[in-house]
Amino acid sequence: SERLRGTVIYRPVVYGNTALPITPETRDDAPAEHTHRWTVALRSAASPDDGSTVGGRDDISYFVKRVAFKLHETYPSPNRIIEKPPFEVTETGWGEFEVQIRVTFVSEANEKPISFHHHLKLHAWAPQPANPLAASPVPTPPDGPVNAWQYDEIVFTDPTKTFLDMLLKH
Ligand code: SLL
Repeated sequence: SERLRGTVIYRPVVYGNTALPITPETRDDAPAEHTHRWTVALRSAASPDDGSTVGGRDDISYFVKRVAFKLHETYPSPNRIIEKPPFEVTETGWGEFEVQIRVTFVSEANEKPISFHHHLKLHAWAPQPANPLAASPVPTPPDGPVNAWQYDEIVFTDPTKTFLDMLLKH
């Protein structure tokens, strides 16, 4: 449909990862050299009580058609394509790397895909002494859970009328 010149609308999202060290109890099928289980995801950042109650926090599927998570080439079939919510990939591994998150919009949007980049984080931040010269050796903290998320806003400029209606009706 026609584009609405001068109209700008955005949708808030978060993308990032959680990670947990693998323990003997949680290893399951993970290879011996894998140290962490992690989930990388793209989610809505809209709070559930702002009117977008349909489908809950993960439901960005009213404007997102698919999300492709491109993992490090050490993974089998590294381009993981997710076609419905939750838009996320859970894996195990040993190393941190850059994940490309490519977002394709519903066809009514007539928008090009956009990409986010997230540095997959496995290791919790360890506090460092203010003055390294004065420090006694820093005790290694237990490798705890990681939460590494970025907030962003997907901005649609001059949206099609059909797409604007879809966004506003949700
Ligand atoms: C590094 N630049 O060298 C990074 C690459 C890749 C991590 C990390 C794969 C596990 C598997 C995995 O954890 N890759 O082979 O299934 O630290």
